[in-house]
Amino acid sequence: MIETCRTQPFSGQRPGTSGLRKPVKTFMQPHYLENFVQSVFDCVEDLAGATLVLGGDGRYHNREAIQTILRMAAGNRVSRVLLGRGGLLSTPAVSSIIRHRGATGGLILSASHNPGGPNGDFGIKYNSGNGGPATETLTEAIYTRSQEIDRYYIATTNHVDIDVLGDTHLEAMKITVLDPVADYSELMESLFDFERIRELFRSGFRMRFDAMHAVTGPYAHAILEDVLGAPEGTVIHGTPLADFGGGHPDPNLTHAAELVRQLNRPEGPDFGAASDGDGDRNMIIGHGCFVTPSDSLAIMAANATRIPAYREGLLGVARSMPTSRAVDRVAARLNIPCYETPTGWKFFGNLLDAGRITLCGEESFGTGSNHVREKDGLWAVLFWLNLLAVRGQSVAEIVAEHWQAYGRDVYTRHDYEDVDADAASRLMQDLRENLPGLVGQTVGGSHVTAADDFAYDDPIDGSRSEGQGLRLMLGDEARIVYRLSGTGTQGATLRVYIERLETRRSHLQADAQTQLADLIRFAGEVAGIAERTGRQSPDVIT
Ligand code: VG1
Ligand code: CO
Repeated sequence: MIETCRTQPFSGQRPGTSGLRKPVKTFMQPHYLENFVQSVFDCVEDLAGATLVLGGDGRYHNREAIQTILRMAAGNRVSRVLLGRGGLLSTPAVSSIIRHRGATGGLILSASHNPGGPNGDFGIKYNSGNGGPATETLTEAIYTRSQEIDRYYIATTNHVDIDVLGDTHLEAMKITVLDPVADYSELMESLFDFERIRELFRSGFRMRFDAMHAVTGPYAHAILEDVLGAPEGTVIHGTPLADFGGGHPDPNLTHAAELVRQLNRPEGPDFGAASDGDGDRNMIIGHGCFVTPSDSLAIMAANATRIPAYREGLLGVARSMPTSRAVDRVAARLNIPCYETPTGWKFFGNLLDAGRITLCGEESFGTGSNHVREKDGLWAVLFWLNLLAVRGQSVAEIVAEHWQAYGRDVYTRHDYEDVDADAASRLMQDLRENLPGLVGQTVGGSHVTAADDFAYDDPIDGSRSEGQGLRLMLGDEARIVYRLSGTGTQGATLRVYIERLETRRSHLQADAQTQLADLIRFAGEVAGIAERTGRQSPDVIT
């Protein structure tokens, strides 16, 4: 039976950089999840009779939320749901299933890199028929709907078994429980030279992949160990847990500390990688060498034709605005376009769909290509494995050669987390007003040549996105960017991104914090970070 439930709007259901993210306790309030899901359903065209993909990263409340959404999908006359077994699907796997099975869209339950568990965060995002995150136009429509909603539709049926592969029914709706890994693994095999990677592992090459007790565990065990023959033990923290084992499923030097320690030991593995809660981020490290995500994107672009899927070359590349300009230098040399978009994967979708770009990435440990419409953690790891196998060099050698050829965009991001929200917005507002006065000021021999509030005009659909970050440009060689996070759930998070091009050979390997010290100081002073936030140093440096 299908029931119409009366409800009232909750304030604050506006999706951020990547979906709606809130403390799990917020999501567990009666009607909270239902309101948002119904708002999505009310905004999706042709929902009745549609096929939807559904899965999540396995965090606390995932299984309960799946049951609710299944009953609501039936209540809204969806004809079929493709569900990951156990309610698990990585974000890139959802994207690939939507595309390959011609679904109308999909719902992903994840707060990505945010901690989970009863005191952690939960999240939900809608992806459209191209497999990519809903555009800003759609997320705004969903938000508007959530502020006027007064009813939702839900089937009264009991529990559905989500752990057994195959078909079941809920009212008139068919539910197909899929192996979460199978389609994705096949897609990866079609892009990379798996035989070459198998040979690499046979030759004694040693790798560690840290799945951080999040969704990539089953994918990594299957692809790296079972299919590619990496020895058992290559994947660590490979079992998804509702609280990620108490950790923070964010693949960076701070949160993947154990992996970093292993790689830095003299007898440590040759290659290390990690992924986040929902499997779309990646960290790449060599033996004693960390590859910044911005450099990783540039190196991938420069080496793309060595990988089977990109043998014909790249149509173009794109990076989010705060991502370093390393990839721009590669694009210039390849003579292909390079687009600069606001933070968040949703801005790459139109460029990918229109065939303007093949590769894209963000400084926040995200890289991807036109194979799906999300960033893709394991894809990036396989790209690097394929590259290491073909070049027969270490990660450190590949990075060093890249810097020699293009220069190094020395880069750092400083995050000030859980800052008082009013103080953070005043900081941004005052800095915005002061931008014109900063032009002409000097730091370490360079002048501020321009300062602006970044806005993006989408070249495909003509939409405009304003207020996407404050930029201080110091010519072509240095830059400082400030923005407030759109994924946090407590207070505000201020992100400051700092970079400078280094071309002197003797300085290429120097420590980034030291190299950028003068810019870091200047960035703090002009924004008054210490006085306004009360913080003497950032919480996380990447
Ligand atoms: C952060 C990153 C951004 C990324 C987003 C979603 O957003 O900076 O580059 O696209 O997270 O990633 P923000 O607004 O907090 O800076 V994921 O892996 O958390 O879905
Ligand atoms: Co993520």
